Amino acid sequence: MECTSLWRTTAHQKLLALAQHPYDLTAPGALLADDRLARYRCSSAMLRLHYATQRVDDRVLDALQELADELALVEQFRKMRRGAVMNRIVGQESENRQVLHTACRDLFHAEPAAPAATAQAREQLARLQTFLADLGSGRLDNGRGESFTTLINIGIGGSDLGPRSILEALRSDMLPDRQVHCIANVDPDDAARVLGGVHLPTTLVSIVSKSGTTLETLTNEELVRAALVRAGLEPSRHCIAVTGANSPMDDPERYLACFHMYDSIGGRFSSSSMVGMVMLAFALGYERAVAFLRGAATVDREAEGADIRGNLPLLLALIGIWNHNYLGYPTLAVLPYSQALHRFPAHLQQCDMESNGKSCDRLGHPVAGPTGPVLWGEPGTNGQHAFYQLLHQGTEIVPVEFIGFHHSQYGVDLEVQGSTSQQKLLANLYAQMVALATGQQSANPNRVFPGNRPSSLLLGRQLTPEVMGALLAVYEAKIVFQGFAWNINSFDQEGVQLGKRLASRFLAAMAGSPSGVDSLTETFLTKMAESP
Ligand code: G6Q
Repeated sequence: MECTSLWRTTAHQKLLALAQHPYDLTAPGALLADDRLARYRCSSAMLRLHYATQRVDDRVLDALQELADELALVEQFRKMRRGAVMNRIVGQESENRQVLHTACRDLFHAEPAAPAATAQAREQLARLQTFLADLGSGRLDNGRGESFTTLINIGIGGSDLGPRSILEALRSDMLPDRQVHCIANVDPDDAARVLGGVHLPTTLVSIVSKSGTTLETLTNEELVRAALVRAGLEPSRHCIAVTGANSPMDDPERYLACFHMYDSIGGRFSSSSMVGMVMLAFALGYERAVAFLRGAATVDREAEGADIRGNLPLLLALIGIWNHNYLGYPTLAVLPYSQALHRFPAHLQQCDMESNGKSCDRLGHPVAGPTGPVLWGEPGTNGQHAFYQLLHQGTEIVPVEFIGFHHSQYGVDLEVQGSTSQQKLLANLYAQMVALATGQQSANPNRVFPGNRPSSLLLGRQLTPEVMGALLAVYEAKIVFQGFAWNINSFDQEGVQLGKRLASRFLAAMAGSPSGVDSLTETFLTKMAESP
């Protein structure tokens, strides 16, 4: 299939013209016109996207549909799910791999899209299920007759952010006798803080690294192993590995168990592989972790729909492109009105910016316009008391993707001053959408709110494991669709690799490497070592 970028389509010209006069959300009755609030929403099995507060109308949606069709976005997504080699730059040295994170959860259908990859995922899940059953039954204990109740996850980047944000989101579903902690940063205080709060004899340590070579992770592993030894414990009885098959960490002698992930699963897309599943299944129990996979699998199938008005992740991707490439807004805020999702923007920050922060297209040519936006976010209502001032009245227009749920997770609530906390949360969320869209006129220039600040809302009933899986898959598919539209390779990360290489150079110099240090490294080190 000949892939092209949005800048070379005929729909692009239409969208440029339409962007001269986008829908005016500040006009009287604009949000109620044409049954807009009912018409501009897109439902999937577990989430609904409300986008009446975006600066779109039917003409824009039709042009976005044309864009999706011209670029064969859905066809490319289907091919990705079926094992096409998508992680590559034509004619250049590149990772040259399939992209099959979706295969990890394609377990609920008689005919998976990529049968071999799903069979591998099933095999790993079966091993995990047995491992957890052995932990639960006491067949696998700490050698002193005590069960493991705590897990420390050591990993960084893709081996930390996604799983950690999901774990945080689902803490309300954790098994009552389980605790999970994470160590990511090579800052020794990260490990010290975690180690200070756990009972090591009943602690499992899961070291997660696809490559098995990441310096931060290997260093933290040694720190924790040393702590185990100091406590009189045998590390190989406590440490498990989640790593690429045949990586340097894939060593059954050194670990109580080794679980595998595969080349076709990128780090930032690995939450539904063993990278996320070991931690989540330990914390939530196997069945709830599988429910998380089911939610993601449902969205993966829905994302193959050709009609953008019925394909939630595709529509979210295209609205994002409308805001970024046509209305010219450089950043995107993801603001969950759910405290449980407090780490989700951090995960999306990686997943989106590492995937689509690219300047070279899949043919090795410079891109012709903006690719991935700067993504950031924090939970509401906290953010309202902080940076929302800029969202409402700043000179920079920031499109917002709100996320919310009708019901809280714990159901523990109280009516105070005539409303529950959950009602207050949703009232604030809806108010923000309306305020950003319609703005406010005032004779006092300091009280003028220009409005026309676009937002949309992903709304669910309640944040359960299944819904969390769906939410993750929505964003993963959105990122993939946008990468296809810009015709970039969303699946490599040369920017991360460069940093890793240069850090090794500095470390070698700090360790007094005899092999000679280049002058930039040497001078840099000398200058930085001078006291303030
Ligand atoms: C993710 C990136 C990067 C990676 C980390 C950890 O897509 O490649 O964030 O996940 O550098 O790598 P390892 O899992 O190999 O330790």
